[in-house]
Amino acid sequence: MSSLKNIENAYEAAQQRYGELGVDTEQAMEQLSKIAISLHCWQGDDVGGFESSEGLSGGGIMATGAYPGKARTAGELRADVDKVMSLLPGRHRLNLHAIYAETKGKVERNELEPEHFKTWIDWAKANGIGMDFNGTFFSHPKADSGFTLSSADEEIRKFWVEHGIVCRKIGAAMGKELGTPCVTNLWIADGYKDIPADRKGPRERLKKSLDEIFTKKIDHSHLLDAVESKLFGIGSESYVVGSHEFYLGYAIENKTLLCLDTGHFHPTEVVSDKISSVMTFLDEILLHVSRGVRWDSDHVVILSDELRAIAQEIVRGDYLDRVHIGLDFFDASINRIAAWVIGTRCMIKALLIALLEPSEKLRQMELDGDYTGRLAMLEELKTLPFGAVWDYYCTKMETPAGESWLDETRVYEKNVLSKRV
Ligand code: RNT
Ligand code: ZN
Repeated sequence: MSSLKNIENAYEAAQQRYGELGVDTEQAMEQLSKIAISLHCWQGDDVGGFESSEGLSGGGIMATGAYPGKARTAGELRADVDKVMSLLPGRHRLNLHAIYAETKGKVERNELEPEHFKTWIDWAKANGIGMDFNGTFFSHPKADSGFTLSSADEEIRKFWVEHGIVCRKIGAAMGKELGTPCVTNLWIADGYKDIPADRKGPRERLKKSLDEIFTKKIDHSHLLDAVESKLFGIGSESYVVGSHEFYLGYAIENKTLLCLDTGHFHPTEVVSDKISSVMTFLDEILLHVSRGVRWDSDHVVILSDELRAIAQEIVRGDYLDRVHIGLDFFDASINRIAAWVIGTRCMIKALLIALLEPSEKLRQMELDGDYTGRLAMLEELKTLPFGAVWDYYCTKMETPAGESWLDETRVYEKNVLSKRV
């Protein structure tokens, strides 16, 4: 690991270099420290939850791999999240799914209450972090038909509407208790493997169900509703009820947030280009930052061009207060704590790089028609010493700089994860 002195020296040189371009590194770090990333709890146990020992089933999402040490209880998961958070600079949030409820005995999904999340809320409060929430409309016998909120079976549809309603109540309780609005997201897997005869019916029923779920107006300082679209899934290759167009329309008409998952579009389509489009018509959005490899595979997020482009769009558009950044990946083939840390640190790094951009200069070149200068500058920026600023930022925030977080993760693996058999 680099010594503190080395980190400081490198930072000073970087500060000067950025200064030459009119970029204030101190201000960038200050802004960065205010951004909370919403960490998805489901990286810790392969989207299993604690309802039963069976784990993920249905819904067409899949965690692959059998790396040892996944969290088996809510207590273990909280300990893992604590570890992850200690390796991330800044203060972040936790994003929980309904299947992570802590109930004494079986409680049906349509009967969940805020009290079933009391330990989570108390934990978040003690750590001074906010929480976000999700209904779980999969991994359940009543979702086995492949249809939930858009089901033609009224009893099934009603059950899931009730689940949606209780989830909003839970989200609102979280937001109220923690003093920061809880973004409560809704994603359903409803769709057909093969060519449907009726694309319209399920969408009409989904709209009706959403209207029923969102009937009650809830204070936005406690709860922000979000709806998440998808293009296709395993078992819903030909038709997904909740498509992008469907939810974009719904979100605009009903003033909910739209959730854009980076794995939920055609592989050549990018979310970075969608942000400024949808933000023209919506107050706020939620991102599910993920990495699809050939399909919506939810690989660990890396510092890819697209991740950088997403961060640039958020910063350039001055959207930091209106874009909620959530993560959505799950990898069971490597150390799960490391997976979480790698993905989240990459997201934070991408934001730092974006904050270190001389955006005004670039914009001016563009307005002046100097596209040569724009391209030249964008390429030069790629090799500026943001790594030195990152290391310094981590040190300043009292978290490991460089790869030393991995050593800590290995110690945790040896002392904690490896004992979970
Ligand atoms: C699935 C969606 C959804 C889930 C989580 C667990 O394709 O992306 O957001 O990954 O709710
Ligand atoms: Zn998602």
